Amino acid sequence: MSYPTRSDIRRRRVFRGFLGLGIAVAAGVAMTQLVSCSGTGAPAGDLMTIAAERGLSAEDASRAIKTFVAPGQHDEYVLFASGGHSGQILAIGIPSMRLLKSIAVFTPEPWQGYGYGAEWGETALATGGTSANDREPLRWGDSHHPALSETDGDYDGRWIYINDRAHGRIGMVDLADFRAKQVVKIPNLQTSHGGVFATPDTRYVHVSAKVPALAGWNPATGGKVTVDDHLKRFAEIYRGYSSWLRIDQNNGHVVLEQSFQIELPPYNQDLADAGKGPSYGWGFINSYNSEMATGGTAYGNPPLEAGASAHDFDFLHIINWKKAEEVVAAGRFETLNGMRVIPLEIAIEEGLLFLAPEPRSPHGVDVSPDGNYITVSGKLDPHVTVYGMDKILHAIAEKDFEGHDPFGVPILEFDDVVAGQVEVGAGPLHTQYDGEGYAYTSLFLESAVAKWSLGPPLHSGDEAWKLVDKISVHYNIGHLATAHGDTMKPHGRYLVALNKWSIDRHLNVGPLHPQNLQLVDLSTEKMELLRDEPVGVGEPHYAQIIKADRLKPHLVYELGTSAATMAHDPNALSETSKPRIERRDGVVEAWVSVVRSQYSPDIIPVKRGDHVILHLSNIEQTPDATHGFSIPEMNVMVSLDAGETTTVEFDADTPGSFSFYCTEFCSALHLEMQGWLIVEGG
Ligand code: RUQ
Ligand code: CUA
Repeated sequence: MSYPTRSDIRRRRVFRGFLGLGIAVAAGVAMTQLVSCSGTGAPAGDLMTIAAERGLSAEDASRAIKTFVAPGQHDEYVLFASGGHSGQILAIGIPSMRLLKSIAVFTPEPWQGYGYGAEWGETALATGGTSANDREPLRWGDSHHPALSETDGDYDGRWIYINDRAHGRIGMVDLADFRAKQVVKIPNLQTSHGGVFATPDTRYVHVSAKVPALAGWNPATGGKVTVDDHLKRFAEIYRGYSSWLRIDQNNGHVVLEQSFQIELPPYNQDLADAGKGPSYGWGFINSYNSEMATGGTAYGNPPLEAGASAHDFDFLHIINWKKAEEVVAAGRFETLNGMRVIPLEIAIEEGLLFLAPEPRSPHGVDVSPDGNYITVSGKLDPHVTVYGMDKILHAIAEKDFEGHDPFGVPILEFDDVVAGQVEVGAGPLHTQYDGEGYAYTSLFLESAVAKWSLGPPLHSGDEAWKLVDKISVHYNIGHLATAHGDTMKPHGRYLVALNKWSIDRHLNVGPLHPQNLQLVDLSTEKMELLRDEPVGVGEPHYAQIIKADRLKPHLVYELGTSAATMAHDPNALSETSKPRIERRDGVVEAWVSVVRSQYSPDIIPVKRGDHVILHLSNIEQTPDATHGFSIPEMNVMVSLDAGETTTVEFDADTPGSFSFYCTEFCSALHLEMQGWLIVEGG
């Protein structure tokens, strides 16, 4: 007689699980259908055996099928997640959760040749400025809140913006080629965290300050301050700014000259969202630390976390940007570090800034798809508080103020502007929506997502303002994203939880654990967890999900395209502009063709001390025929996609023979795709 082995026992146990669940699997995916469908692959019985052998339960098998994208098939949605400290944006397919691309924005990235010589990469990084005291160029950023461009209140697939939480910068990525085109330091901000959104027409991208900075802060010149000033004159010398960055509709670039800021009291203005529909023309920013706590435990102050949580209420900032635009046009602004700024007194006088009390230490603020509800979550309050835009407008018209803050900003009466409150659970942070009148709020402390119904006219079935479902996530969720969740036409369908901790969810790779993104199915009545996805490059902070068919990136560039300008590069090769080398005083300029599997010219002779300018043209039109161009000893590393022309410049200071090579495996003769830069002279 033979005894069952351990794996036999496990197999049987799992198999019993299958039978126990009656084979018909959760969420409408029936294994029986699989059983009856006789494809070319494994017969039905085999599928059961495979699942059993792999220790998968019926639910697991259902989840696998729901998220599996067959070889050669494409995902339905793309999640654009911030890459956190990697300074990048991650493009991840949904439902497979496969990483499609990491887009360099605030950090050099060799594969894309970003920051190692190509002019588009250098330009983007260089305009991003240097750190305070003009030290070396910034080489990192903390990419935080992506904002997809919108048309008519829906994602249009043109551009994506992302802020650098660390340095108060904004980056712009063109989704025509998934490359960063601009990194801009926003004047007067030292930092920015969550206050990023595009207006429904992408007229503006908004960024708020989070931590107030010394008024008129400039990283190059710094500011004059003492510890005593900081402790005693905080309210006087610090300011926050709500930044409205004007977007050029032709190329998506931020145009600082046409942008403006509104000076704000030195609370921490943080998360923000754009009004839409009835609230179009308005912006909403949460704040905390209305106490203006300064920290300084050694000076007898409470720690900041206690000092900033003393009041029962903080303030929702309600800003009429349409009016602000008119005020700026009328010349009622000051120029501060090159930025047009509406001073606080003028903002109050012109009636474009109001406050509404919000339960203490609020975090997220999220406008509903119809634009009437503004959901605010207070980290220290188990409720979400929902404000009605109709009520806000009415209260403003009636001048229904409960008073003014210490700076004279009118405060609306709490009871007059709140439309509903829902008890959702411990530590609510952020809210997303679907198209059926439901809202989904992340619960940081509870490690869960709460689904609740909005009030009329959105919600469809359940009673309004009611918790209807909850799902556990792993662990300590920060943001969450639903498909088209920030738009006026959300799809629902999928939700991604961006969790702060993963603890035991993945193989141990050392004490720094991967981040954990979780995909949740919203198409079933009960929310269902489909998949865990480890992310090992930084902390994805926030994400947006767009339908894949809204994206229309180029397959190849038109011949001679500069990625920096997205226009024809005057130095591109053509019938009349052949590969060649030209010399003039102290300068060698070469036009180089790049094609499988050679560079032409392949020997570039220069004299020691020459300034070298190389115009490189990839003259291929075959999809995916990317070549690299690297002169490792010169720290040059360029990626040239099919059709692309780019320029590299450097000084040939060291004599010698320097081999250059193609870094992308492009053909059978890829290894032969190389040449020499010969620097003559002793
Ligand atoms: S905000 S805590 Cu996007 Cu929740 Cu950073
Ligand atoms: Cu071109 Cu390898």
